[in-house]
Amino acid sequence: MFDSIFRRKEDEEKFRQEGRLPPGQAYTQRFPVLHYGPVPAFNPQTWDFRVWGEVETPLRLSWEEFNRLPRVALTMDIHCVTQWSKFDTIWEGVSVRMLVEQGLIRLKPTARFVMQHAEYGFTANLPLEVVLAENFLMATHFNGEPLSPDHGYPLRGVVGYLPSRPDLMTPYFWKGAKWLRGLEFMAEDRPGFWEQAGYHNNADVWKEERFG
Ligand SMILES: Nc1nc2c(c(=O)[nH]1)N[C@H]1C(S)=C(S)[C@@H](COP(=O)(O)O)O[C@H]1N2
Ligand SMILES: [Mo]
Repeated sequence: MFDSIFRRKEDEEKFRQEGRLPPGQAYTQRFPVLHYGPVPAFNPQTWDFRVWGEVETPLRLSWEEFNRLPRVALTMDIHCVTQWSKFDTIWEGVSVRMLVEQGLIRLKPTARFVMQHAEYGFTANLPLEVVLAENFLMATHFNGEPLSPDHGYPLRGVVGYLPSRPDLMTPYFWKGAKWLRGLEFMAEDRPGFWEQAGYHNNADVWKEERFG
């Protein structure tokens, strides 16, 4: 046990020296579960994924259709506002940027912000450029396995730090909605669930934008 505590400190120091540990964060090997309310059940027959708002054509996909979308894998560091960080987490799923590039989502020029809508009315807002960046994914898999129910099965938003792209804005992990059911493209920004509860709207991990 003392060995593993010592090992954790060593690894933490390594990530700090690589410039990958944001201020006020600590390294964890666990994967804590954090959310408000119960874990929803998943029914592939009734589940749908919708895109609406500032788009040319609203979209509605069944679970089967969603699984035929082009997929990508991404290795990121994730930083929770409750001060834990995990490094080199592997996510697989669908990139919003790719859907836009392939013409599956056609944005109106007025689209500037995105609201993730999840089960039970949970929401998380981000600027359009963050959702279209390489470090945002609608993930179905974590470390090679389908998401566990606690972590958002069957689909969640994830956003993190890509060591190869230090230029990209990196928000805290709450900006990814578990049990994601849709994206609303918006002309004006609106606070999501935690943002209304006092979390910072911008949430940049490097600037420690934790609370508003
Ligand atoms: N649907 C939903 N998604 C959510 C939340 C929530 O309350 N509901 N909480 C957010 C917060 S505050 C955090 S820190 C992360 C935690 O993700 P994890 O449980 O996979 O670690 O989920 C985010 N996504
Ligand atoms: Mo959180």
